[in-house]
Amino acid sequence: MTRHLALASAHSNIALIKYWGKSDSARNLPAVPSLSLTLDGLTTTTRVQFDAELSADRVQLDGALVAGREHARVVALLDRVRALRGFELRARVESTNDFPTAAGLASSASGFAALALAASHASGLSLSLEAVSGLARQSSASAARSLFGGFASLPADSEHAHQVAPSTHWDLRLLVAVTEEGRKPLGSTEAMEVTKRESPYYSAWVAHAPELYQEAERAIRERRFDTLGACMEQSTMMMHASMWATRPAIVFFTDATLGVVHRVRALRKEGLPCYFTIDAGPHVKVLVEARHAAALQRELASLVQVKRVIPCAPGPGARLLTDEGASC
Ligand code: 2P0
Repeated sequence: MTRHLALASAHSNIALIKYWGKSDSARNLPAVPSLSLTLDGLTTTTRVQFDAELSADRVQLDGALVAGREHARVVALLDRVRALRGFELRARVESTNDFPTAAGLASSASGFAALALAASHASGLSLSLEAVSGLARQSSASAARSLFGGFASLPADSEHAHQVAPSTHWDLRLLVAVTEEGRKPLGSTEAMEVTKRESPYYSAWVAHAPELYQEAERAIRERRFDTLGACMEQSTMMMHASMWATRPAIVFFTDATLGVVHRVRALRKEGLPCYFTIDAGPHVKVLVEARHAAALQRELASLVQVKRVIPCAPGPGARLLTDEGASC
């Protein structure tokens, strides 16, 4: 008898070239191409068991039952798996993050990547990684990229992500400078919809994003750090500029965010090659080659604006685990 059980883990990813805005909101298709680095830290582990005894899906996150919108997003993914598999079994989902969910760090990327892999496997489906990425993408577009290790791309209008280069391709580090603890005021999904609807700069963002993406992808393949860093900073600032032009402006930056940005630019002038990126929150993620990571960590940790620094290396894609936690 099949146990309809699977355990999977996935890591968070940080977009070096940003996704912001959908070409099709109902299908959750991205309007712009994005390019990310999957990290070795910030991990979600998710266990899914379909069970004939259950009358409803039961979802636990870090030991607490979830309800409302969070529950509905998990059920929507499970419904897609059930439709593909052709059964009606309800599931027990237990998910844990090895980082605080409320800290404003990306948890939907690792969360939906791990859920899509565990749920599809538990159902008995044997899907390609691309198909699992497509399942994750429908829940959260950034999650599509976390199925793949190293550098991953989600092209505009694409159903799924793919790998651009493995984690061993380039010995980079991304240092996450946490500037404050606590949940962010506005979620990404809503913020990008408002930007699309209201910002006069949104069309310029969508028009210029592909060019920047192409330049960054080439820089990754050729390991040209300064070019990648410059593309990454421009993508960040173009994305935020599009938000700043809504009425009222959507501003994720705080004084601390800007303080770290200025310091990163100054460090570069002083001879430490490093570049920043900022997502839909106040933290600053700083890209550096591994040989300069220790020096950068010291600099960031010494800033009054920085509460703590989480150093991350390129990491693997999502994977299935045995019940004991070993890869299988
Ligand atoms: C990214 N972000 O590329 C961009 C940069 C935040 C800033 O993808 O609506 O949770 O679920 O598809 O993936 C965060 O948005 O949005 C995000 P949905 P998602 O990483």
